[in-house]
Amino acid sequence: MPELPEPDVAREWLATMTLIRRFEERAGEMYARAKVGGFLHLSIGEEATIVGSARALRDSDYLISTYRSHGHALVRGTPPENVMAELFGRVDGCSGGRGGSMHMFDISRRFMGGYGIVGGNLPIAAGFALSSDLQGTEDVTLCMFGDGASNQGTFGETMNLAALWKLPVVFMVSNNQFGMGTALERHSAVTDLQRKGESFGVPGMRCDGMDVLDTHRVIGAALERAREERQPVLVEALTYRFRGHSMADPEEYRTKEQVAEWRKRDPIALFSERLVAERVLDEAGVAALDEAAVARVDEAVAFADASPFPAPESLYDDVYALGDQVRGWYSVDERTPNVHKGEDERSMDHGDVPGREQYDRHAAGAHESSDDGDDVAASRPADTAQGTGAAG
Ligand SMILES: Cc1ncc(C[n+]2csc(CCOP(=O)(O)OP(=O)(O)O)c2C)c(N)n1
Ligand SMILES: [Mg+2]
Repeated sequence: MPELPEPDVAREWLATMTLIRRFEERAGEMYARAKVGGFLHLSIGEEATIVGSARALRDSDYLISTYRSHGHALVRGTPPENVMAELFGRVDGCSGGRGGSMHMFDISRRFMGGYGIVGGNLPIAAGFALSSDLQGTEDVTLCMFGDGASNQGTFGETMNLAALWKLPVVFMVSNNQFGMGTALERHSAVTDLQRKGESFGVPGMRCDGMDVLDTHRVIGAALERAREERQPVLVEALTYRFRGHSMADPEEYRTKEQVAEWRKRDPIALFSERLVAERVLDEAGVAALDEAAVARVDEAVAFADASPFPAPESLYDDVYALGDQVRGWYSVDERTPNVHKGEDERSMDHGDVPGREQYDRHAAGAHESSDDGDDVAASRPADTAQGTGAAG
């Protein structure tokens, strides 16, 4: 059995897991009351995978996760007020109210986001690690994804390059045993997920994802290997989600008995019991910690409710990338070279943007022959063609 950390540290881990649990329970209620739009995926049951792993990171390391990422923002220190405001779509949300549940983001704490595309975060994680490598820092990236994501093409592509380029990245597959309503053994030929990176040169490890101590121990070892030896590692954390895939899940693919069985291994209850048994806390201490979490979530809800929605006229803010990094201004918008409704007020000065004149010529020619976006793309100067807006 892994040893406990210092008492203060152990209490903080329990407090953070409890905060995540209480936060998500309330988020579910707020969703049912239509305070939250879009999708809502909860990590209830998976808190040890979040806290055990993130607490093995240095502050300067990067964390990237999926659409199930409220807890990942909280564990990195994003205030619950700003996470709840994001769920509510308000200006004080950590993504300005524009991302919602699936797109938490907090660059100041190196939480590089939630991503809605299954497997989409893997190559991005490798990119962060490549950047750390090129800059010669000691930073490591921890990339979390689900068992279902391990079937995506991005998984193999990313493992290959991460191993080939010796990138400082740890991949953590939170195996909650389902990809939506499909059980692991029905969606993956290899169910021993820690081995799935081996043929690409990424060794595997496994931890008990219901045990915050074991998760911390194994992820800590993997991070050290990535940092010191520049060896990417894949860690499988065996866990279980107590709730449905999202709020709209009738859960016809598993039995109530199976859920009840896993609930006996509730990571928060088990860790509380251990702390009480080893006299780090008494029962009253555990209850006080829980009350504090509930009170903090109350404050987060009040804060989110009082925060305004983004102003309609800000709709186009942060949509286009403008500036020195963008070589051709047409990478901004390919419909026509003119500004569009909503952008008219912007004092965009395109005069100095390289390639503008060339673009005007090509765009005019393309519009004479056809309105088809593909023709515009084909007529773009090859050396500067990098448009992103009109992919068919
Ligand atoms: C590329 C892509 N395909 C399909 C979906 C729909 N989808 C959303 S979540 C999900 C299941 C992913 O399961 P897993 O990776 O195990 O993560 P979990 O939801 O269990 O945390 C699917 C198929 C998607 N978002 N993106
Ligand atoms: Mg899963």
